[in-house]
Amino acid sequence: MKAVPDVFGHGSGERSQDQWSSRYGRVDMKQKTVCVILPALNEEETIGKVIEEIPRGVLEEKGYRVNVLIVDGNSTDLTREVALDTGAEVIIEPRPGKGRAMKTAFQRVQADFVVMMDADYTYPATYIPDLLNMLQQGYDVVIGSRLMGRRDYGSISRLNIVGNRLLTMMASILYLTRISDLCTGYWGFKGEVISKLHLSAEGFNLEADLFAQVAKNGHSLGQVPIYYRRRSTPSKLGSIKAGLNIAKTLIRERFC
Ligand SMILES: Nc1nc2c(ncn2[C@@H]2O[C@H](COP(=O)(O)OP(=O)(O)O)[C@@H](O)[C@H]2O)c(=O)[nH]1
Ligand SMILES: [Mg+2]
Repeated sequence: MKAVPDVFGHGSGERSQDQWSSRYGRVDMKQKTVCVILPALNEEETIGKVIEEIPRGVLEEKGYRVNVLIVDGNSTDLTREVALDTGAEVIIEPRPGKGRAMKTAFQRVQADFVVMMDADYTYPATYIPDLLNMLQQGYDVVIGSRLMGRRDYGSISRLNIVGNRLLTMMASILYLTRISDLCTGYWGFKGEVISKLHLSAEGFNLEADLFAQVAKNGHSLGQVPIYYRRRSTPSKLGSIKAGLNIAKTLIRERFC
């Protein structure tokens, strides 16, 4: 495989400031930017479909400029190549863990709105306009909730549904903030919220850490019911260990 630099592609999150002249004088019309971040580790089979599904046409019609940023965990398959072929920007975070990957992505992203979702084609990208609508309505952060919505049969194991419900309940009680699906990987943020998230999570405790930061900062949290598809490739998540780590993160962030 050819040597790969740290940053690829184009489409930085730079803001656009289109200027329009009118008979009333010169008016600044700022297009809103949305950056869709996909953490990816060996997702060559699905990452292309995820990027293709992003409803660019709908978003552009609504006045958004869309960037796609892949944060690749040094995949050994063709994830990066497939992503680059779509015109997405790709960065590499070789240290393991979704949390680390997202922290790296958050450090470089500059956009009015940021959406995070998996690269495994389980979360339909078609909900991005709904998430953005809620952010435009005033919510600081919005989740795509699988438990408020519907799921493919077997897309979440019984053990994971029970574990997620318990962790979700624990999170809502500890932080006195309602959430219906703590472990969802589908999140939307107002751009200015990103720099206020002081994340320490390195792995699959990322979402618990995100929720803890959001609740502690007093950010408002909206929820959109979504459809969740079955993963066609193996998950990188080990249920029991990840569940304990999530519970530990909730307690540590609340009391320490
Ligand atoms: N960059 C990077 N991405 C990761 C890593 N581990 C998982 N991911 C990605 O994070 C997303 C969530 O992981 P996934 O295995 O789907 O977990 P699940 O949705 O909880 O079953 C997927 O897009 C993965 O490819 C990692 O170590 N580095
Ligand atoms: Mg997934």
